[in-house]
Amino acid sequence: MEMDPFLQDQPQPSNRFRTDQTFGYALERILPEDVWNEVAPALDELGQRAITEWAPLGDRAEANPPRHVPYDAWGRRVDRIEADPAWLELVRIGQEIGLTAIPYEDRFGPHARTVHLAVLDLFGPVSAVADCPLAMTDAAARVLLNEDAELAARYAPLLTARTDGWTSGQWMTEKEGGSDVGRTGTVARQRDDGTWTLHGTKWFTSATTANMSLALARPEGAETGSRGLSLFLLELRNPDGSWNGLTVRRLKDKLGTKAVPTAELDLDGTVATPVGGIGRGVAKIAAMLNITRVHAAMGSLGGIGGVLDLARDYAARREAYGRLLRDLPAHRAWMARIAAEYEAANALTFRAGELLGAVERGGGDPDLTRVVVPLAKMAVCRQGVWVISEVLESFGGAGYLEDTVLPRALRDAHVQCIWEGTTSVMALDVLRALAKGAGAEVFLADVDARSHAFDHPLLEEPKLTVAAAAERLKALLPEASEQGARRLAWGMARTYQAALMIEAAGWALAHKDDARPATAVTMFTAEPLVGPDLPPDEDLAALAFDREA
Ligand code: MFK
Repeated sequence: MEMDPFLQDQPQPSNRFRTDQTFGYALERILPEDVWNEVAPALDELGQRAITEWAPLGDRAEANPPRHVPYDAWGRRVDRIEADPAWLELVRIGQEIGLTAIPYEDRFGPHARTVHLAVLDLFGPVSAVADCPLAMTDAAARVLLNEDAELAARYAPLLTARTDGWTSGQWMTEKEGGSDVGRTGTVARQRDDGTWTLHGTKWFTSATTANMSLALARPEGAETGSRGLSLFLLELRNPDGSWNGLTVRRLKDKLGTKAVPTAELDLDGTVATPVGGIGRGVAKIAAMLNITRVHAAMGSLGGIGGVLDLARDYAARREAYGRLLRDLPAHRAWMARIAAEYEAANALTFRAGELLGAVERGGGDPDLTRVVVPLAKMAVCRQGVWVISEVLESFGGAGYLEDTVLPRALRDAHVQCIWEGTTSVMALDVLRALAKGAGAEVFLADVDARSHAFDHPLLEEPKLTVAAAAERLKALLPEASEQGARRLAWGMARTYQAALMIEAAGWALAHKDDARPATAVTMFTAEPLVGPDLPPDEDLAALAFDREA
């Protein structure tokens, strides 16, 4: 048989802790020296495990999606969820390496979230989205610690354990109310003995393999809308292993997150305990959302990091027009633009984590954190889809092939824009955050502080651009409206990203004599940071929705 004269080398993943300068610089810049020195060797080891141990497990889990077995062979209703053992093993590994523990351990103080996000950055992209149950578990622990000392004493040690830990779900979404949680139809009934049961349908319940869940429900007789909702904790199974008043309707057939069992569940007599008593359900679960939203941003950032790693290797192997891809000027310019967007996503995600970590330890700036978390979720998750889509294209047809794992990255990036609040929900949440406390002032002050953290001639032009964008935002903020929410939030996100990139670039110039991050911010700020004024609302409606010519 004649040998194929041309066989293309497969791009190889690397230990991103060693090769991804954007990732390493962010950590070295944010973490105090002693923490950095302590975690760097451990992250190096995890970076290696990611490509040698976890990625093959993720591939196996992805190839064998979970199954719902409604009945056993003898006709008994069992509602078994059969997830691939490799996926369950990834959840266990995630617990073992601290993805539900680090934020609650004292070792790194206010920097625990940053260390946690670094581990997540390495784990997420290869984990077949096993980070989903870990995100909810992490966040459930925080809600219990905030709201209910008794439940926290019982469950938080299980949720934050590194071995034999529990996982938690987060059940909000219903048919009647997706984003509009106030339309929740699930009812909570108090029994004669004072205990509660839940009755209704939860329409998207991620990771139905969880041990427990936090769920919103409306106590009978409570007012309509979101104000009438309470938060409940339930265990999915009774002590004898049977379901706690739950029936699995079916598993969802999704675009991505193929290894994650996402179910429609009927609740009928599900025994549950109010978290922190009855009332303020949405306000209580908000702490959960703020944590899972940072997880979502990191899921997107890790996704970009993973495919960019492959694209960089591919560009050094693949020849076209007599040169390696990396030596083709058009390809270089395009990949540099993509890398600049990755720098922006990295800066905002790690800033959100840094702020959240300080607030979780009782310090920091809660008003700034309240604004930055939805900005990070909104912007980085969307950037994830754009950037991963662009990176796929850089492989040509190979990027469209399932067995390169690249399409999976794009599919899994898409969900990040949807779950934990869509792009529009985040933009509206930014308006809500600005209306409370000193959100607007502290945000603009931080844009100013970050963009003036370092002086260097390469940063002068970007600084002027950021200052001009901040002036425009200042004018827009007082008249912030629902119609302009997305534009305002995007303007804020990109201006803040540019300010954070200036700081990161100044640090790299000062500490590493490296101008690459300065090139990134120069490219990023060459495009408008704040969008143009919008036409009147009726013109927008006509353009968006009128179907007749
Ligand atoms: C890798 C990542 C993995 C992630 C795993 C995900 C798997 C799970 C999948 C899901 O469960 S997806 C479900 C996600 N659903 C959402 O994200 C809901 C989206 N909708 C919203 O976020 C709405 O903004 C919201 C439901 C919160 C609006 O509700 P309301 O009741 O109309 O809002 P309102 O009245 O402004 O706020 C009620 C209270 O909550 C207020 O507190 P007070 O009563 O004390 O004044 C608000 O201040 C507070 N609040 C709302 N959002 C907050 C918040 N507090 C802090 N942070 C927030 N983000």
